[in-house]
Amino acid sequence: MTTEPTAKPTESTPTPPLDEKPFLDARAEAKSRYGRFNLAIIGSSGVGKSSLVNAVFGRDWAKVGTGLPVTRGVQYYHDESLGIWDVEGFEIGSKLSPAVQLRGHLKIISERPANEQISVVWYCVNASSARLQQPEIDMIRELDAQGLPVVLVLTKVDWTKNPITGKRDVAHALKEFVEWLEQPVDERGEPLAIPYERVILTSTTDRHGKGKGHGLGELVAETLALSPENDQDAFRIAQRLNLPWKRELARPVITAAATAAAAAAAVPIPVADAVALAPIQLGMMGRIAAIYDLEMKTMMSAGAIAQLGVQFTGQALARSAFKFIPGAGSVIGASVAFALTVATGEGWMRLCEQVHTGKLDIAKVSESWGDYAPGFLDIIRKMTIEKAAGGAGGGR
Ligand SMILES: Nc1nc2c(ncn2[C@@H]2O[C@H](COP(=O)(O)OP(=O)(O)OP(=O)(O)O)[C@@H](O)[C@H]2O)c(=O)[nH]1
Ligand SMILES: [Mg+2]
Repeated sequence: MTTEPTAKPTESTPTPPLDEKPFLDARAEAKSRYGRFNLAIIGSSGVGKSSLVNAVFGRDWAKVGTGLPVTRGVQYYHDESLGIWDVEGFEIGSKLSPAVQLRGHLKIISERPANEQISVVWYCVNASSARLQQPEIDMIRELDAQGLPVVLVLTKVDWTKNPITGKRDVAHALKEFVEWLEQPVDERGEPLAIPYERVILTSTTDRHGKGKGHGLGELVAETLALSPENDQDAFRIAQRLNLPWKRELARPVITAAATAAAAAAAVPIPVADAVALAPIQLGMMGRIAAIYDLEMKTMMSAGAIAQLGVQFTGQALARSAFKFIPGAGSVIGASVAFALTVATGEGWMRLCEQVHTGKLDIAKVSESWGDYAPGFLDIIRKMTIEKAAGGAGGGR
């Protein structure tokens, strides 16, 4: 990768070095505003809790911070955007009543700081179980009594696929279990109250330990729906399965930055001073990086971030694009500033998606940016044509 600016050094006043601070500040500010999402995940050993967390949040459980043993049977794992309360489920042979034990755990958790409080609980049960045992029902009742919404997650579901119709199906015994869960009754046929919100069938792999799993999209949708309003953006950010949610968060950020850029160029600014828009655009990029939960600060050198800025504003633009377009003029007006910022934001958003989904190595971001950066020439050309046609040359 070259760090040389594309400009010829003799041409005009030197561009001041780009400051990456707006990027880092905006990212940090957005992170703290969105906050952390805390999920409690309860289930017996080996039921598949860690696998679920890895599949939904794209983090290796063991690497989500350090597992803080808060009390016996309770661990807290967290990073900036996600906190996981790993709570031991009912184990056959435990002495204390599981519900009483859980009440104690929940009390300890409730005394922890505000940014560690549980939003939603996944109560995990192996899908091959025939029904819930009384201690498990008592635990779900205890969670409900504490005002916590419970998703009953049936894990390790073994889906079969009909080779002709392609339809997926589950074992008959599991269907009966789900039917029982919908209208649970005890041994005497008396109705039982089990206050969970939804039951979701999941798997994180197929029976051969391969594949992406099933039911996870439904699990995140339900978790979002049950989360308190204030925690929903934090969940959208912490999870890694639903990309449209992230776009929904990013688009208003882009529009706001474009509007700010247009305002900054309301009195058209000389092309050579286009670098004045860089803080606005870098701030936008930092906010988007926060939405995709990308650890830019540690993964990229600050210099590389600044280099990104150089690539989309300032002299690179001033000297390469405008110079060659007849009639493009020597100033950037509101509409060009707006369009450039939108295109930059969309390009950055797509790049963040690629990193986020693991399709692009974060270490290579600065090399790859060229593939995502807006086609400046196209934007300027479009503006010029609009201007020539008497269209929206100066305003929006
Ligand atoms: N077939 C199948 N195996 C799974 C699935 N999910 C997890 N496993 C396997 O089940 C085993 C236990 O999974 P974990 O995710 O470690 O379970 P856990 O609940 O975190 O276990 P502990 O932390 O030991 O309590 C591992 O060998 C997984 O590979 C699934 O959906 N299908
Ligand atoms: Mg585990």
